[in-house]
Amino acid sequence: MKIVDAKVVVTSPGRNFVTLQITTDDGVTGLGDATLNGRELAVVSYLRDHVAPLLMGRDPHRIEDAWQYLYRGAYWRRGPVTMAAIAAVDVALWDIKAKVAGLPLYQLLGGASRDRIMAYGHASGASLPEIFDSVRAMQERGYRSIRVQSGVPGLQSVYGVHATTSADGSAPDVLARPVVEDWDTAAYLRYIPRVFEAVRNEFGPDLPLLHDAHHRLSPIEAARLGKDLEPYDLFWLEDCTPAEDQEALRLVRQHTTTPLAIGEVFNTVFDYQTLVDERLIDYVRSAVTHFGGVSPMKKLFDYAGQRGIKSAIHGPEDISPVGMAAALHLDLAIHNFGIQEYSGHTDLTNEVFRHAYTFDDGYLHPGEAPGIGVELDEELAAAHPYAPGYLPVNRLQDGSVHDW
Ligand code: GCO
Ligand code: MG
Repeated sequence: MKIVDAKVVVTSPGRNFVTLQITTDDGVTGLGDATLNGRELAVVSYLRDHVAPLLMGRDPHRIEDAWQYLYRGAYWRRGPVTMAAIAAVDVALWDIKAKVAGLPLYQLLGGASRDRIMAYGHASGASLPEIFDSVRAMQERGYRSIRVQSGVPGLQSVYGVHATTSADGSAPDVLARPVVEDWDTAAYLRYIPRVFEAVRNEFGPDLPLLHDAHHRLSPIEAARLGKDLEPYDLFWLEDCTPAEDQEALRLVRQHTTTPLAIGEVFNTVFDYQTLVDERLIDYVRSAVTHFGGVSPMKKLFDYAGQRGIKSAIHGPEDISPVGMAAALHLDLAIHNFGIQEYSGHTDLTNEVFRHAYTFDDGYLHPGEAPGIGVELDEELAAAHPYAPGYLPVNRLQDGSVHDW
């Protein structure tokens, strides 16, 4: 079997998605997600100009060899653009292998370790009544675990609260220039524990609650927040400090028993070494799409599992249904599964990427279709061309740029 085509498809059914479609001489196709929110075309060029030509004529079954060839062979390693491109190849090749075997991918990863996959969704609001309504709306959609993001009095816009995404996932976050948001860490630290106190009182002790600090705190600020949130029994505090600094989590860990999750912007296992070896975190959060694919994610989970650390694959709307499907096959197969983020996609996106995976009663399942179980409607994809889109940037009250 040989690879005869590797095509990059960019489509924007509300937001941009980059998909690699590999075809073999037997006419089998495989899909991989290469979407890097706000920097999409850099990955398109990497794939089209530098990777696709190298794939022609290769045996699609040699997945590990293709991965090492693209990773080591480039000399320039790591980084989100490179690793998103390699991920797309890796997932497309797994898709092909599983289709040829006539099995859903999870069967090739060891088979199911569980019957269903616990998902969490996003609730948010500018005020407490809005947050309560949003949590209730998520519960009505079936979610049993909920991330809560809140506006902060005095701030115009805060990550996760209406500016860029809507609670039902329907608002496109496609913007020609980055929106500028504002930030005040002291105001946030004073206010957030009150939000979780109120949400706990309203919804009782059983509902798993999560919160994302989106890399905005210093270690001592994060330590204080973790401590202040302890009475409200969070499932986790996510991305509390800037992700480049693994050592920062040491200080946070010394001060709080609030579980910690990090990793959505990581792209190799090296970003986790201190965190895993010293058990500084409880959940690894990488996306299949940004971490080089299914092959390195499986290795990451096996490594993290040795320290009792669980999985929590990144799954916002900017991971396409292709990336989501790949995540779900891993979730079902690995032993140390923790939780899966699932924002869902718009109806139009789900038409462009028809998928076998399902979300029912708060639980996901990848389905039984051979491969990863996603089909791309190329005609519909072409009807929704690329539109420039950026994530927001963040400025402090004095005008200086802060982590977003
Ligand atoms: C999450 C993430 C996302 C990111 C987004 C950036 O926890 O889901 O923080 O919301 O901000 O993926 O493109
Ligand atoms: Mg996050």
